[in-house]
Amino acid sequence: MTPNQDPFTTWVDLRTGTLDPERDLQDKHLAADMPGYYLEQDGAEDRLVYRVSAVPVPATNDELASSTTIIEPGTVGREYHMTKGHFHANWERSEIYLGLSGEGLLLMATDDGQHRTAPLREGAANYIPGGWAHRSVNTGDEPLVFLAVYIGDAGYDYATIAEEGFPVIVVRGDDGRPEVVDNPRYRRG
Ligand code: PAN
Ligand code: ZN
Repeated sequence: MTPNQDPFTTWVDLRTGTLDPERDLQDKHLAADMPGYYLEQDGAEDRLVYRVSAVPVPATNDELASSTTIIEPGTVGREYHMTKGHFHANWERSEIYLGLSGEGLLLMATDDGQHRTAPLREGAANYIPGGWAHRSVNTGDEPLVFLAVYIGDAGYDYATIAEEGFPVIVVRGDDGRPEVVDNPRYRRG
């Protein structure tokens, strides 16, 4: 049997999430990439919210794809910077998020409204089973950096979360600490 790929190494800067070599960088800006994702987005200044640096592999279920995500610190209204969040297009595909630096939360939700919150910081290896939408939130003052490893043909379904939102949101409380509260705009599918 002849394998169809050669092994390769990627160097990961564990603090910044920078990859060497960088192969596929995607920047997500508030205005262009996340319209309507935050409750109090009107009038918020445009900015870079997060960056994804991917290690591309063929999109098959033989492969393991990976990426780092770097979420800048900040809030939009009272909500902390977060990723768009998605189900996998092949919704039963699972994933692992390994926290590398910074401080945040991983939100997970099913399409019937169950939800879970997990820590996302250095050393937290979170298993995201198939069928759970996932979004990460930077609740700290530094960039939140994590490594994701997922099945090559997982794909992305962004539309469901864009339309329905997550059951909960993460806001800066009056004491300056993060609070997970019900999302008043959540619409169950
Ligand atoms: C991650 C995410 C990454 C950015 O690699 O794609 O953190 O989040 P959004 O895709 O929701 O914008 C992953 O979960 N891949 O499957
Ligand atoms: Zn995913």
